Amino acid sequence: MDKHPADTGLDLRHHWMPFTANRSFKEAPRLLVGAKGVFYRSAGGREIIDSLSGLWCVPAGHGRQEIKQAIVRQFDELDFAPPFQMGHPVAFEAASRIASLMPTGLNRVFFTNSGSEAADTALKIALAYHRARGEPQRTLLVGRARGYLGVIFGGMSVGGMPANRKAFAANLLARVDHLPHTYSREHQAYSRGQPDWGAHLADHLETHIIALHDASNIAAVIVEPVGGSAGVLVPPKGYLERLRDICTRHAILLIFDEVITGFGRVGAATAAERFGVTPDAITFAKGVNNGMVPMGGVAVRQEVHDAIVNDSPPGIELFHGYTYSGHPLAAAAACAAIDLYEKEALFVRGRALEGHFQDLAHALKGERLVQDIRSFGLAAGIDLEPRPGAPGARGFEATVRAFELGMWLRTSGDTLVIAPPLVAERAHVERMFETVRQVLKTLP
Ligand code: PXG
Repeated sequence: MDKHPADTGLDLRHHWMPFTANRSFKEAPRLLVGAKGVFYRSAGGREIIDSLSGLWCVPAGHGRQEIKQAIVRQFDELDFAPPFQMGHPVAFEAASRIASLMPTGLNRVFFTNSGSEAADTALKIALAYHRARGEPQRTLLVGRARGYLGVIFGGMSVGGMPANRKAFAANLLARVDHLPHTYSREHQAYSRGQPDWGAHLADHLETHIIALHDASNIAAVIVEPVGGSAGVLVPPKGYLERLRDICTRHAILLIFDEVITGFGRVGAATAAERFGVTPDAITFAKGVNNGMVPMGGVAVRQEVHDAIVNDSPPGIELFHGYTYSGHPLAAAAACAAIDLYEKEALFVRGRALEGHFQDLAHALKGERLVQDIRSFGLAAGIDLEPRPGAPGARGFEATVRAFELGMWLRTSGDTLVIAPPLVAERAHVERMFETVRQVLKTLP
């Protein structure tokens, strides 16, 4: 194992780590100190294969010199510029490049610094849109159980991750309702790609939520097209189409949270493109600039933008934004990352790897502790049987064991999640699943 950082003089006390069991981490830290391609290097000098593209955000792999050079050039030219009532070229350039990858019509881009801010921004845009159209009573926001839309009050409230909401329940947004999630082990176990069962779950929007609240009070529905954090929840065939249809008929905005699915994870620039379903807005972050500088945003249908911007009285049209919206370094990194995605045809490359990747994932069926396997694009979720009385414990131990065996393995509860960089070779993904196999053999 790696040396304890205390032996290297590193003081671990002051950094309060996010979504981390701080005490156990600090007793036995897992430190990464370097990265190149699809590998990290641990503090002990070991090679650690990156089976989650960092945190779903490094599709082009680590240490890409083209992106570094763009960031350095931008730093030398213009390191920071105020984004309010002032502009700088690279933010406009990045917005155009991103718009060119979005479904036709989603061509107005608002920048944030994270996926959480993107979700909250999209929700605020939905409210502003209906107000601008003369329907200010449309304020209900509809999310979905098990949805992860970030951790700010809006996305947390509309999201459906019980653990993330529990401690803050008293102050969640009030005007919120939730669709049921789309996962049923009974009907979908070991589905490869989209399950056949479950399209009817979209009808809940009409039969329950609209029936209860009336469509005239509903602003937006926001869902991840493929649930990421909840453990790769793939939409049933026809489900997204039905959601689109119901929203259209009732003038409800449909927002896809593509923070995970955007920029190649599902073999296209967006899940909207892959599924052939176009929402009214798409949130993005992570892969937009290969995770190199914090950046997120929302791409909206031009008509939504125009209703807010063109129909406002003179002056600021939307009282919203961030000091670092469209930060020059983040925007330069986005342009360079998109150049790479195009030059190396990475979305196509990822798609070409899907078959082999999913074969390897589903070959784990029958291994000890495995209860279900789901896959879509270059993402797979493997459910382990929870240890009685200790849900999540086995998942966490799998992360620890995988690190010992030279792999960064993310788990969500007792679900193992694999989402390799799009630049991974067949041999890399084979090594990832072989490590999972080893982990499964030795997990208590
Ligand atoms: N929406 C979705 C769909 C996400 O997956 C966010 C919003 C929030 O993004 P920021 O940049 O604010 O973190 C996310 C984040 C995991 C995992 O293990 C996934 C995320 C974050 C942490 C862990 O799958 N996604």
